[in-house]
Amino acid sequence: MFSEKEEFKKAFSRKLQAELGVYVENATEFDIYRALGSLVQDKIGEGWLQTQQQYKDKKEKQVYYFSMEFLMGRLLGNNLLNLQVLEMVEEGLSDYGFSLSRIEDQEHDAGLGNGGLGRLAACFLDSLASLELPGHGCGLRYRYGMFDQRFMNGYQVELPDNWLSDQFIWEVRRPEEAIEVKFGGHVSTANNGSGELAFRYKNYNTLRAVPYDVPVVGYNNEVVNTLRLWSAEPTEKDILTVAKQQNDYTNMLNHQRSLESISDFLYPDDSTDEGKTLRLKQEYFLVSSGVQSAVRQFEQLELPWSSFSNQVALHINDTHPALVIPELMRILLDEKELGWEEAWEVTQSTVSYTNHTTLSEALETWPVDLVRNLLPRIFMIIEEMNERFCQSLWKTYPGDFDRIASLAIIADGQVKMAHLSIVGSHSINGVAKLHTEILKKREMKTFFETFPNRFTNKTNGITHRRWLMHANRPLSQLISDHIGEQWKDHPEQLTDLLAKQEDPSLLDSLYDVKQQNKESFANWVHKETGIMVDSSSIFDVHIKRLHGYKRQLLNALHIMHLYNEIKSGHARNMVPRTFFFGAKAAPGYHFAKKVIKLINRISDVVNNDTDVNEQLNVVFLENYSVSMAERIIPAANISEQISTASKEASGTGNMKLMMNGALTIGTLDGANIEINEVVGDNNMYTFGLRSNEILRYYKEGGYSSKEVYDTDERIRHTLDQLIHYSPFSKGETEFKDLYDALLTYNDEFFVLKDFASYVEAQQQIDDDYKQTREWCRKSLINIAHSGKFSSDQTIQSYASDIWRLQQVKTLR
Ligand code: 26Y
Repeated sequence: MFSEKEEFKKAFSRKLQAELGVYVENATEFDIYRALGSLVQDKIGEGWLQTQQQYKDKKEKQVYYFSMEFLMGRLLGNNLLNLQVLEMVEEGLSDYGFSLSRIEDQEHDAGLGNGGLGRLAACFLDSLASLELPGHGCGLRYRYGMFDQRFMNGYQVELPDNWLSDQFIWEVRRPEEAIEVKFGGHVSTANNGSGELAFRYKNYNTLRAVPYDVPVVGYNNEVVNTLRLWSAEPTEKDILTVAKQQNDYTNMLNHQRSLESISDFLYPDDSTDEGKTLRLKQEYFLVSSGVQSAVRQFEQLELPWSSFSNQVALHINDTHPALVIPELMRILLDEKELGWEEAWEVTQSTVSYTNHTTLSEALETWPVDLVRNLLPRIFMIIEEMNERFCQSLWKTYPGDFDRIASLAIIADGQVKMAHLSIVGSHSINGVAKLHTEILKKREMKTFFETFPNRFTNKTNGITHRRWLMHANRPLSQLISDHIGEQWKDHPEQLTDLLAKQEDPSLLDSLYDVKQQNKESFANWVHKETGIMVDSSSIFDVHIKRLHGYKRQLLNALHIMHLYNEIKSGHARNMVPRTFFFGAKAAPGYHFAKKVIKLINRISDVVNNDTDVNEQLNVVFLENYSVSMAERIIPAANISEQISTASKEASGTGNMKLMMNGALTIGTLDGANIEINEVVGDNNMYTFGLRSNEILRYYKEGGYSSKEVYDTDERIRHTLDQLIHYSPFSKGETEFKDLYDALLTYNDEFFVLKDFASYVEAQQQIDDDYKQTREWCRKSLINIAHSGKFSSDQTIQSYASDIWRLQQVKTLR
């Protein structure tokens, strides 16, 4: 294909001419992007075919990672990096007068996810391919991804994200692999002649699931796995049936639209389960297409069903694809005619489940009537599972009605998806040590007592290829200059940097690299927002979904407090600080939207007040996304990880920021605890209540936010500014809801309770930042320990403990 620059340039200009009909001299940046993408896709193609052939020939066990979300971001840069041609292509394009990074900016993010859970899935795919493991993603090809966020007058407004309008160059439509998915109708039972019941499914609607395959390129290894995204289309048969019933063209088009609408858009909620019918349809559509397709591949091997779980692992990313369990049962029972016990054994030994949250409002349940009407056969199977499970519990705990009721899959007219997932799988894992402990000791305690061996911890990770090697090339270069290149394949070797923590030239260069990143980020911010930020100020970064428990409000109140201090002449000799926010709020989440409005107001006040704006600036970046994160993170000095302890299952932004040399200010929550374990108290700023304290308050009460308000003058003043006349309220009642959440409703997330210790930790940061050399050492120590949080480590552990996958070694 191309392996050196001149060859690349020739192939590239040929591509431009043949596919787009333009000469390099006349090409736009978008032309360049498309031609380059197409050339790269050609290069990927060969490895892709070979990899799949090899998996088949060698009968490798394969894992299918089922997820309603894959937050992939852009693929061009990452593919070039993993193919090891990034620099060559960059030089080649530069010869033609183009900058690769500008060409990369032509790509629309594939934003098929809300946040952490979706991005984790994307990092996992990168690690699977890079570790030469046979693993594929199975998701939905939403026509509209995560909404496009705009601020109008400081309020969030959501616009559709029409990401496919410019064509998604990486996908390959595979109509020949389409699958039929059935909904509605009813099931009748009949004796099959040999004394057994047979189930006949009638009057259903059929949908056509068409896969679009996206290659997932491994790092420097020829492996190309697949992310398979399913799209809903009507079937010809279905259209004909409708035509026979009523020959009305408009009705027909409406019917067609309603079928296609199943894969229309991503639900923009990441913590509130609304139980919408369309969402359940989406879930079943994903599950049925994916499981049928996995079964079809297995059947090509011509092996007995008893070896299914030796060949296939089905992993569910939270409960959203939990219907994998009854769907596989359905196929085995009704189509392959296995008996219940045999089918159950196969299913259970094949499926594994990751839990990502203990927030009760995020736990999925579906009304029984809805499931029964939409998926009658699936519902029967869930009922039977529940029946058998409850009977087995009865044997172990005779008479213990309470226990059995609390574990049942169906209870109070609802199907409990977490219960279904636990009962139907052989492995359940949390995503950080604390989270797994909370699952075992509290949220899923009775299940843990019933199935103690099924529960394990798998602390999340992030791919250092995207988040360090690609996002922060200056830092990568610096690291390699000092410890060689091996960390790229073995990120745990970043600890070699520890031996150099006293090397002044390394520390100085680290400072320079951060400064350089801050400057280029500042330029970008200026271009995008018109705001000029001072790159010698501390860049303090809070980027994640907007949620009460993530406590953007705590950060905001602290900024208001700093403003007050400066205005009243009480400010210490503080290092200038720029606070950056990036966050989307779920469209119906009123509180979160008010916090956005408040931060935008603070930004407006602070940035335009000449008394303070040399020391303080606030920038709320619009439309936070993966590609934006790749710009911010390398420039960050401070990483805000300030969730109410016990609430953040893991967090992964914390790992990305640490890897890029930011120091964490954080609560002892999620993976912050594990970061703290490796870097130590000297290299991280912890504050606030511990999870056991918070959990005790929730259980026993005893917290009064009003008391804190009454005793802390700083808090009283700041909160009063929300409702009384102040620069922030401008005399409006806008922020009354926030005030009420904190005082009238007793501050569910302990913002006021943690305020004082947060302020103290922030002051410590201010002091420490002045000791430049020492600060750089802390930063270096964070980078050095970040290899522990590479998703390669995480995936290695899933592969050996949960999926039992073998590495394929023979491709190179
Ligand atoms: C049911 C529906 C409303 C729903 C949709 C998406 C519920 C939850 C979600 C997404 C949850 C999520 O992103 N959780 C995050 O997962 C990350 C990866 O494990 C964790 O790092 C993070 O702490 C957790 O909040």
